[in-house]
Amino acid sequence: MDPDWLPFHPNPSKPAFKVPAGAVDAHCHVFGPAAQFPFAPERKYTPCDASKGQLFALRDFLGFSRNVVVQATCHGNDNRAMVDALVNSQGKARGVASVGRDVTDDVLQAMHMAGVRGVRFNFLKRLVDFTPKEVLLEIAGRIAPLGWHVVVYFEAQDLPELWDFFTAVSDNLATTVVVDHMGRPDVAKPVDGPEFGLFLKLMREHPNVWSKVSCPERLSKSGPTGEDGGGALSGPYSDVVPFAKRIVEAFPDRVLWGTDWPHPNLKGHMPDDGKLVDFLPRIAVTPELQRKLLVDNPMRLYWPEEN
Ligand code: 0GY
Repeated sequence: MDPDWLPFHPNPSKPAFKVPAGAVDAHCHVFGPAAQFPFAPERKYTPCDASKGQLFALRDFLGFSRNVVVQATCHGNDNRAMVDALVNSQGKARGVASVGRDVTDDVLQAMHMAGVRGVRFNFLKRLVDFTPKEVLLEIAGRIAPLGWHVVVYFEAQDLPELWDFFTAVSDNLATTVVVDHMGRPDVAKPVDGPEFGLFLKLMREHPNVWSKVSCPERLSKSGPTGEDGGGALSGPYSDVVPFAKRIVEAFPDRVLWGTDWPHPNLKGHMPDDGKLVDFLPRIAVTPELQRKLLVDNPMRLYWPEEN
């Protein structure tokens, strides 16, 4: 398969927004290099190589201190590229893995030693084949004693069907459930409408549920130029602002943010990572909210021993 997505931005701009000291990019990926870490045969897209060295250079350029490297579906359950990034990060990266029910306790333990702190369950039909919920619950039960959490990726229209599963993990197993990209709301719908309301209810009623307020470039319909009529709501990805800001302000201690570099499987436009950082003060409008989002929360979840 040829690469079927855009290459990442070759020379992102220097952000005008200075992230607080110790900031964590809590959602990013490494891919390949394919010659060393081949992509999964069952993948639904083929990314470009995006190495740990390039990721760490971007981290430094944008002013971040640490990364959380999240396993993406194009590497399937083969976590070697992600683990290789962690063990070569001088302790500045932790990870989220994908595993099957056949994973052994020894492998889980080895990944823990490397810095893995969570597993990811992906529910997007365009990205993965179906896995029964019993299997996912079994995996969640096995990682809970390690103190790991579960990262979930789904689209807003699928939340009703997934609700019982998420609450079983967050309430019965008492495991933190981190939702990628706000559960992918349809930002053309009202922020006060029933669809996003259900996601807010999930967070309100289940204190173990967290949200990444990342990926405006995936969710936005108004796009990176912000040509939406000007005024207070103009600017890049302005239609995503009310959604992310609402979550940050309602649940300031349970939000995370990441660049999503190198933006796999993104069609249309490739974001300038510096501009994504400049989006941050629009959704976290005070220094206190910014510190919680970028430092306190990710440190509590991924480096709890330093708290
Ligand atoms: C993301 C988003 C996407 C891809 C994956 O695991 C993946 O392949 O998460 C997507 O296509 O929306 O967060 O990287």
